Amino acid sequence: MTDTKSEIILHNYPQSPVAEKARVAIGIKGLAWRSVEIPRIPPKPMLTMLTGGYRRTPVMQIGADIYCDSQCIIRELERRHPSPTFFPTAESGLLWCLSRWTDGALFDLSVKIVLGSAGEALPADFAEDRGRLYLGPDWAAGLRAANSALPHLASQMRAPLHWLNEQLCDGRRFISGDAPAAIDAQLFHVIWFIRGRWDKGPAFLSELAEIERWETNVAAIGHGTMTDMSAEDAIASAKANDPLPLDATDPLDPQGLAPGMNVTISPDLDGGEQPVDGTLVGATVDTITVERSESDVGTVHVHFPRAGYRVDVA
Ligand SMILES: N[C@@H](CCC(=O)N[C@@H](CS)C(=O)NCC(=O)O)C(=O)O
Repeated sequence: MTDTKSEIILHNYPQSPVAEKARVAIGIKGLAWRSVEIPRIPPKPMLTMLTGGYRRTPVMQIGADIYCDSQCIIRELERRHPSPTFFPTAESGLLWCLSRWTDGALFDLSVKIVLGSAGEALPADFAEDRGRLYLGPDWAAGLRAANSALPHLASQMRAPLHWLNEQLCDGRRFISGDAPAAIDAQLFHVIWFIRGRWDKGPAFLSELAEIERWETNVAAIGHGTMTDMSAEDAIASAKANDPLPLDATDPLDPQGLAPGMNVTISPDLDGGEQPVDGTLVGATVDTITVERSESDVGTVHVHFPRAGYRVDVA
């Protein structure tokens, strides 16, 4: 059997903007990777077998290590493949903070614009799934509210995009200078989404000449070298490999998290998602890792970001 222990596997589907963020990030590093195409709507049994229930897109797998959420994926890519760096300036802290906005408020706004503008054209099962995920239990009212507030939502998107357009006015190729950074992928996915999936997106973006120039530069980075993989082969890779050993404890952890505790992890918002449970094997300021064992996948370590996720001790 070929050595699969360091092969990068991305569980994703082509239309997913957050997966596009991860694909561009892999492109910045110039890496080879395997793509497992997952369903757009649950059930996703082959994915949740690996993650323990997490259903969002994308998920990165390397052997028996499963990285949930693009924040975790970017951090791990930087750790394993430090060159070229995702942080080419001396501002990594600021850029991580900025990414909380691109991935949080800005992405949420783009989702409201895209779902709200699609209105009745959204297939019922997709509207129900994404409505509940992004707009909460009263998602049908949320979709109607987004639809009637489109001009307002567009104005909320327009102001910060003008600031970013201004940032690019000195001719720099990327957000933080001439070398691409993680923040380029983290912003690009939102622009890619509104350009591709909002009928008024291209017209809306057309006044932002510097952003359009930057988009061309980011698109030219590409996605690294991708080859397809089946979900069965990804599961076989998890089973054939051991998770990386971890030594990640933090005596100052505000929740007192320590190895051996049984915990559940869920996104810190009401998306109606299934929490993931497992035995804690690592908790740092920015990552939490649980160990899980199942007959089909063997023992895996499932990693989540701390920022944006809730950890409950069982
Ligand atoms: N915070 C997550 C957000 C992921 C997310 O919301 N992804 C969307 C796809 S773009 C999703 O999961 N949609 C539902 C699905 O694919 O089942 C991350 O950064 O990875």
